[in-house]
Amino acid sequence: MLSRHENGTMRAMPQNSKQEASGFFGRLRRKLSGGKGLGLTFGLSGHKFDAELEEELETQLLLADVGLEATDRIISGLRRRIGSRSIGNDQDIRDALRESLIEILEPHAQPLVIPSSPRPYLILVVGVNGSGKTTTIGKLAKKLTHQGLSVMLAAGDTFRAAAIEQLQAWGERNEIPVIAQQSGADPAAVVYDAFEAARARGIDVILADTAGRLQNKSGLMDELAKVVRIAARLDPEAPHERMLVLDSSQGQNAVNQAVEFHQAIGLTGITMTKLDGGGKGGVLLSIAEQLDVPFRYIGVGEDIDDMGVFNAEQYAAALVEPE
Ligand SMILES: Nc1nc2c(ncn2[C@@H]2O[C@H](COP(=O)(O)OP(=O)(O)OP(=O)(O)O)[C@@H](O)[C@H]2O)c(=O)[nH]1
Ligand SMILES: [Mg+2]
Repeated sequence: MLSRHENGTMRAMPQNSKQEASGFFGRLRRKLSGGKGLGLTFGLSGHKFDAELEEELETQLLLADVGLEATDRIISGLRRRIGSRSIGNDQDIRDALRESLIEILEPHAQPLVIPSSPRPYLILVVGVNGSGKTTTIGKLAKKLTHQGLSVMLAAGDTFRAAAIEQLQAWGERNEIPVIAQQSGADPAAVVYDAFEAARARGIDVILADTAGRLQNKSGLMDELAKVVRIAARLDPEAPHERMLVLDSSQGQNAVNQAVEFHQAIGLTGITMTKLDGGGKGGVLLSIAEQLDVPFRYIGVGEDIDDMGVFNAEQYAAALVEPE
């Protein structure tokens, strides 16, 4: 698919990261659940923030995958901000809501920063089947090479037919090496090989793909733990980043995935994909309330540039004040 830069508008290409962020923000706003964000409807002018209104908002938040804990916290945040005064107009409540969301999301807005050592820096990418792991690796490889880092891919998905070719295609697009073994090989061995190869070649970052696995299949989760154990033989801190890729359209199931993967390998980052799809994006609030794991990137499409750094203010604004 062709890059969809700016739909024929006359805007110049972003010149710096700030402009780039605002460009991505525009796309996030347009795409997040089809431009509807959390899908909240208001029409509250002149109302008091009373029990009836609380209940209505609660229902809407729950339907948007926000989850019980985060919903409670948002409602009490609103109570604190609006109190007993009448709501002047919809904007009043949107502002208060946005602030309540930022309060929950902000502590998780910790971008992935590759430190100058150790080398190689190993990023292990995990998640359930089809969540967007391999695509995220392709997108991330571009971002990292543009930061001047040398990147290598490791084809740790030795299970699904065509997974190796898919990763090799991303390697070609990014003009970076891919370390692979035959289908059916031990993923821990692939990652070990890649680590040694990267070390020998002075490569900065390895992005290791893994096969999709359901979080309740203990044998497959043990396999991941083994990849981590083997990598730690080469560097006790490796894998330095353990990134879970979640598909936002999976709703509350994504929360359970985050909890289980965290338990299995100790996550250091979460990337949420397919925010342009069916999900309402509220699930990150639910995860934020339950896990102390940074949010790294958000994906809004299949294209190589359809991913941006997670930013709490932008995300909250896109949820509450969509197009
Ligand atoms: N709309 C949309 N599609 C996405 C996004 N990220 C990935 N996809 C698509 O989702 C599908 C699955 O993506 P993959 O990257 O292959 O997912 P995976 O987790 O590697 O899948 P397995 O290896 O089979 O477990 C592909 O068709 C991707 O193009 C996104 O942010 N938005
Ligand atoms: Mg894959």
